[in-house]
Amino acid sequence: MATAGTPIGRRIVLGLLAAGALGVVAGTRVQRGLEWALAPILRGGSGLAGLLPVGRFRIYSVTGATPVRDRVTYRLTVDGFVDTPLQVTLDELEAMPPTELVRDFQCVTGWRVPRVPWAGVRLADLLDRAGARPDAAAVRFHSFDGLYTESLTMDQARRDDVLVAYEMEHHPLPSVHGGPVRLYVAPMYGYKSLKWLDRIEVTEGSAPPGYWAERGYDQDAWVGRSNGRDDAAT
Ligand SMILES: Nc1nc2c(c(=O)[nH]1)N[C@H]1C(S)=C(S)[C@@H](COP(=O)(O)O)O[C@H]1N2
Ligand SMILES: [Mo]
Repeated sequence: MATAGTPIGRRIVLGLLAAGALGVVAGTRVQRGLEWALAPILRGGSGLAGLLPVGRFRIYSVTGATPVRDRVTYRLTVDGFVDTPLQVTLDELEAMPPTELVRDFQCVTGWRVPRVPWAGVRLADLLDRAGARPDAAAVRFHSFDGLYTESLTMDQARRDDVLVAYEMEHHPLPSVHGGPVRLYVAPMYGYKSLKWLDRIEVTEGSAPPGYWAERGYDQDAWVGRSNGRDDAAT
């Protein structure tokens, strides 16, 4: 029951500040949401390794940790709507025909790393090896960080420029970048390239939206023509 002259209580001030902050986030481009959510990580508040730019990249982890799995015990599962569920070791992945790509890596928040060399196997090859059913609609990706997920339609997943990557810049993929194995979706913003990949689940129907899609970003994250961007118009 505040009356004229009563000092505004701390709780109310904090409430106003919180409302202001929400207004800022809701009122600006959706990308602010991601920067805002990641800010504690980028500032190093959580004390994890890789808060700062590492090499040419920034390191993102929504769990505030760098999950580590060593190359010997690592297994990648491919299951779901397939004829032959698989569990492959890193050696087995590396024995498959490799694909190399050199592409810019672009985060939806605006930073871009030009000409990054990647190596890995085509996701399509793994899907074939597991006998993904021809009528499967989508592919869902799981991370051993226990939280982050992503998904692609089957048409997207079968593109030549979508890799299950184990090398970056000619080195084994380091843990901070999602090693030993991450997804690399070259034509889309960085958030589609799920780090610490340990399970590829083929789904009969459409897959649930990924981590950032659930938080307002586009599920189809084409660089230059998603998330309110239209490079052709600029
Ligand atoms: N598991 C997991 N994968 C993730 C993320 C994450 O937080 N957790 N961040 C995504 C985002 S928004 C970007 S831009 C890239 C960043 O890759 P980097 O950390 O190797 O630079 O990873 C993507 N994959
Ligand atoms: Mo990102």
